[in-house]
Amino acid sequence: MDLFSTLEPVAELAPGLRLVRRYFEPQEQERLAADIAALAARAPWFTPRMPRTGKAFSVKMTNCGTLGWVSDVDGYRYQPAHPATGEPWPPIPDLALRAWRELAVYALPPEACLVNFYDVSARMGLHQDSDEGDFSAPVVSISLGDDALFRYGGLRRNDPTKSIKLHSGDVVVLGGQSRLAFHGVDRIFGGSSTLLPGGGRFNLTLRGVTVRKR
Ligand code: MD3
Ligand code: FE
Repeated sequence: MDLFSTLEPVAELAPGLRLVRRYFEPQEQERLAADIAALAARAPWFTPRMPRTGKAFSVKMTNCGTLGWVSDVDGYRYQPAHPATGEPWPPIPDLALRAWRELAVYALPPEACLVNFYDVSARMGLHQDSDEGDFSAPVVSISLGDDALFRYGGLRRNDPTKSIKLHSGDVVVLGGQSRLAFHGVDRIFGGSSTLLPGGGRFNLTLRGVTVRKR
C-alpha cells in the first residue's frame, strides 16, 4: 500500500476509529499551543522511561487534568501529582475539553490529558493504551505542529497495520472496537508546520481513567 495515498479526509479509519481533519482552525491551534506552553511552565516536561530497563522514550511528556500518566523503572501508572514537583497537574485547556464534549460521545469529562512533545527525531513504538480502568471511555487525540506518520493495527501486536499522516489541528477519536488497537508514531515531518516556535509536534490524549458512575 502507498503510505502517502491517505491524505484526504477520512471519516472512519476502522470500526470506532474516527478522524476529524482540521477540527481546530489555525487561530484555535495557536491558542491551544500557547496553553500547552503555559502548562509546561507549571508542570515541566519530563522524559518517560521503560519499566524495568529504564530506557528513555524519545518523546518528552507532561500532563493536565486530575490524573497524569507517568512511566519510570517502577512501571506505568496514573497519579494526581507531577513526579518532580509534587504539585497537582494543571487543568485541561478549554479548547481540548470542547473537543471532548463535541466528539467523545461520552457522558463524563476526561480525567487525564497526556501531552507528548515530539522533536523531529522522536518516535513512539507500536503499543496499546491499556493502563486505564475504564475502556468504555474513548481516547481523544489532538495533533498540533509538524505532521506525523501515524500507524494503527488491530487488537494483536502482529495484526496488519495501516499508516496515515496526521496534520496540525486533526483530532482522532478512538472508541468502540478500536479503543485497544495497537498504534504508534513512525516519523515526524520536520518543517511541515510553523505553529510551534522551535518546530516539532504536540499530541494531547484525553482519557477517562477510573470507573465512574454514569
Ligand atoms: C489508536 N500518542 O500518548 S495519539 C499515546 O500521536 C499515543 O502522540 C500518539 O499513542 C501520538 O499513548 C498517538 C492517537 C491514538 C491514541 C490512542 C489510540 C491512537 C489510538 C488507541 C487505539 C487506537
Ligand atoms: Fe497510545
